[in-house]
Amino acid sequence: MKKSALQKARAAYQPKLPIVLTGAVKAEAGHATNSVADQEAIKNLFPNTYGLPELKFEKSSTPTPSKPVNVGVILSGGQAPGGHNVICGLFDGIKKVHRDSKLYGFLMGPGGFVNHDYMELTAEFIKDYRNTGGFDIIGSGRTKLETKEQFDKGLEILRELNISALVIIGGDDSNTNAAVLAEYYKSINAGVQVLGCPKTIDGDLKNDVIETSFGFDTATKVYSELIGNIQRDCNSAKKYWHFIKLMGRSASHIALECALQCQPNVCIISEEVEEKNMSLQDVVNYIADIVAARAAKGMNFGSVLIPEGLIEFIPAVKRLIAELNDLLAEKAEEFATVDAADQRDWIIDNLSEANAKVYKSLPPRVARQLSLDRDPHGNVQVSLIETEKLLSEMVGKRLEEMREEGSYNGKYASLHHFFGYEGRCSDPSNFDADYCYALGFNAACLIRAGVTGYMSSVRNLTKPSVQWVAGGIPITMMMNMERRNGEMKPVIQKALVRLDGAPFQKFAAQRDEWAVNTCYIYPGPIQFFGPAEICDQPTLTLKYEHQGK
Ligand code: FBP
Repeated sequence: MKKSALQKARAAYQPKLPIVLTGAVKAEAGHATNSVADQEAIKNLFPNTYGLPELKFEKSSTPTPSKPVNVGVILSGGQAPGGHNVICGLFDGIKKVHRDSKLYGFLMGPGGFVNHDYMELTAEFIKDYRNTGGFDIIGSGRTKLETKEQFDKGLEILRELNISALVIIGGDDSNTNAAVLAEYYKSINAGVQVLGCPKTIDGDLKNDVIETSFGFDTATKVYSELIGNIQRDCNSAKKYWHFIKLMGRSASHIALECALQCQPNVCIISEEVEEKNMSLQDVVNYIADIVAARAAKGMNFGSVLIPEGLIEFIPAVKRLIAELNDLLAEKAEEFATVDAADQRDWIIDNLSEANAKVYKSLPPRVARQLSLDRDPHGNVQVSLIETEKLLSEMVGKRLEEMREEGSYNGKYASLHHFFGYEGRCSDPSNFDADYCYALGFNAACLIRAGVTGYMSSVRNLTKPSVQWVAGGIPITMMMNMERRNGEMKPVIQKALVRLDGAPFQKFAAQRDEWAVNTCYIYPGPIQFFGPAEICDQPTLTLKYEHQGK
């Protein structure tokens, strides 16, 4: 593989492990756990893996004898910087257990597991992937693991390769699948451990025990660099309003983190829109008022950050999506026979009156997107909805009305951007390089500890990486019951932005100032080499969350 000079230098970087993982470890078990909600239902669905204790690794003075272990690994869902280092950490961890241990990668996500597409990952092969971005080492995919047939098919290849542990690196949905698979294999005494690793740039797989998902740090730093560059351009030419949509699916963590890093004129937080019961027009009016206030001071330029899931959080649209999800699940066969040209009318005829009215009121391209195929986990594909264009057009219309009313007398020209794919495969920041390597290495320790149904957990993340705390969290502990594709399902509870949380509070305290004055920060590119205060800092979200504790 050809490498740039930076990549060559970066390949030599040795991720820093938590000190506790550098020698022999023993697992200390805490109290039995409960799921975050719906305890009875989750307990019934996971009779073999419910209630397990949290585990914390401590140094051990007596190394236990070890034998080789064969492990399978799957990358699942959207790419996130650092995935390669999870695999490298896992590889080094199982080799430390025994040099004859083997690691097999299933290709292109969970589909490779079911279809028996795999490769052995050797030291020679993985060396080119250390500290690099992307998931191209084995590829990723969004096949949902949910049926007994898939689990049994997967078990065939595990048996063939003598694999006794499977590590699924994924987001909330993929880790939910890991828990279901762990439970199934335990129930049939398959002798296979299943473990998860918290991945997603969206930052929505976190809770009291998982401090952050990997990839969020790097992705938000990449987007913040780009937003900073745009703001500097904008402050130089002083002639455009930039509408910037940011990935993050439902949650607004990415938009909020980028706002804290860059101090834009506007940042919409979907969770607040829902809390305040705002309509789309309310959001438009809020932005238009800021555009007008800046115009009154002679500043016909600015930056607006928009989380990609915004549309789902407008309460009226949320109710519409919930009914659409059930309708399209219940009448899937009938809907499949409807001509594309007639689908809009079919949907309107089949919705309740209130939701049909909302559906009709949406611009046709947005309404259409809400009725298109969900991803395999039942999510609306929000990354395909052009909210940034929709909002800038609506703001333009509102400003014309305001001009007629005499409350606006500026110039309005808008440009649009969508940052998502630009950051998902970037080389991991030092934080993500260390965190991911530790998550993978720690997963090897969990394998050694013989547990199943656990997520690899590395905590104390605002401290230098050597002081991080390592262990395992039972996945069932993070679960609740939610309605998916028309049915109640056990799923890991998604972490949305908390309006009473320190990151949002910091933002809310400053945004009015950022709106009318120009307070931009230009964070610049990720730095890999140099002083720790420049290269090793975690996100502001993580820092503020920890300060608030
Ligand atoms: P994961 O939840 O699988 O980590 O994916 C995150 C994400 O990047 C979202 O931010 C985005 O909405 C989605 O993936 C895009 O999906 P795709 O990669 O299939 O286009």
